Amino acid sequence: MAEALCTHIENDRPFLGICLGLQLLFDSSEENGPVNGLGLIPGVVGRFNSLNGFRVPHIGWNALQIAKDSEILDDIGDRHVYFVHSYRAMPSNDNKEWVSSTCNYGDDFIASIRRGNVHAVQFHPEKSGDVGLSVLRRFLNPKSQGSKKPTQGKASKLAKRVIACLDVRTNDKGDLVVTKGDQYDVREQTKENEVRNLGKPVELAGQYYQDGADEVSFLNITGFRDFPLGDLPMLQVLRHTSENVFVPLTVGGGIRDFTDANGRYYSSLEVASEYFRSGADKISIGSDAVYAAEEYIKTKVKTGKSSLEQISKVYGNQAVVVSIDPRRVYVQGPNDVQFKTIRVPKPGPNGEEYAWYQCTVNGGREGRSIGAYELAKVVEELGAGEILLNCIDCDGQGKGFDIDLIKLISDAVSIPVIASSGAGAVEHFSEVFMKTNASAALAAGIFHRKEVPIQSVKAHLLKEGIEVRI
Ligand code: 1PR
Repeated sequence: MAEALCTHIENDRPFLGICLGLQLLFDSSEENGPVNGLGLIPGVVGRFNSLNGFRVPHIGWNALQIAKDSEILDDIGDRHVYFVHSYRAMPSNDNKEWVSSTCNYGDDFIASIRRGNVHAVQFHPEKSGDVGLSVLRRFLNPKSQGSKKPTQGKASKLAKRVIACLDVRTNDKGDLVVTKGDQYDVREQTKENEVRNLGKPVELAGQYYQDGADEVSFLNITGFRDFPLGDLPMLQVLRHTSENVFVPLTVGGGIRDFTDANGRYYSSLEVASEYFRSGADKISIGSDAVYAAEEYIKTKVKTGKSSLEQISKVYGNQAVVVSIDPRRVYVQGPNDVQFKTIRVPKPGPNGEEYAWYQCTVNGGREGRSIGAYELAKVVEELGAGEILLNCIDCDGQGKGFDIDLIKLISDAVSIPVIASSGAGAVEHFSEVFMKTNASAALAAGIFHRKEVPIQSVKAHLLKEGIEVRI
């Protein structure tokens, strides 16, 4: 399409490029390259530099500095928009006539360009909530939009994210429900022992979007058991949710290679592709990432065949989250295990002063011989773009995040870490952002049970001086 696109753009026909749609207008890109771009805008698209302490990929809600009137950005003002990328184009004298806004993440990079009817944005308007939808509306109906609206918000840098998580599974009646466990046990403590049912996935996701969630995650918690492509309701959930929810959607559970009863082989890439086509922005891999990391530690060879490597190669590592399900194991001293230990603030049941975090698979059912620290470092190397860090001990307890664990992991890797498990009050969110380098905090139970609304979490974080999207 290169020639057709160039002609279209040179004739000043309406054009809106999004993310790679902006990058391809430049001379070339270093991503999987160098590769040539369309060469309409001078400049090379290069990788963010993670050496100066900024986590790459740049994932989340960030602010724009408007450089010139671009019309489609008129409603944004100082509100956040959603970015997810590892490569960016830089402003220069040669391209300044194109640049309509920049964003700062370590350096100033190009957030949008505009010349006549030709627009392109590095951020994702389709994932930037109502302000993003206004960008699309202004592009589609340039004449019918009113003058600039007063702006609200005080965006200045990458905001900390608040994520709502929906653990989803089929209940005993065969309906797909949102459930929530205590330390991963999702069955009611009753005679019937039924799966706890906290609502319908599409409805709840829509509600959390309206309430201000910065992202919504679906974890198909029995995906390790059932084949996800056989689990069509999950794909339907994604399709219906993405019709009304304009923030990023992550989906996980059961992403692995699979051979069905008829002997048909499905690669994990096919499974992930189906999720992406149904509306997911990121996929999350749990058990299969543990097996891949164990193999890599044993052989020191990157085969390129693991689900993690395959999916991140095709879709980019910003699209691949690794979900870790660790459990705290107490030991007397750091030399008792070959894994990274921490000194615990409160001694263990037998007076132990140290602990390591053992990774598990199959929804916490099986402990493996690898620690969360070791796993996090290896999956970063294998292509993970983000880590969703759960903690079985804290899950559903409402006593706060496991700060020791989150600090350990967020200091060990240079990709973003999502803190998960244990949120019970707004103060737990400010604590995790103040004491660790987590980029986002995720909660489930307190939102499902309507104990703490998402807006209260954000109001509290703002009061504590922590930047969030409002
Ligand atoms: O191994 O690739 O099939 O992925 C399975 C996925 O399902 C993993 O991401 C795993 O974390 C998740 N999962 C499996 N079993 C359970 C379970 O609960 N029985 N859910 C489960 C884990 C963890 C959280 C939870 C937080 C916050 N849920 O993400 O939402 O702990 O809860 P809280 O705020 O109520 O404390 P694979």
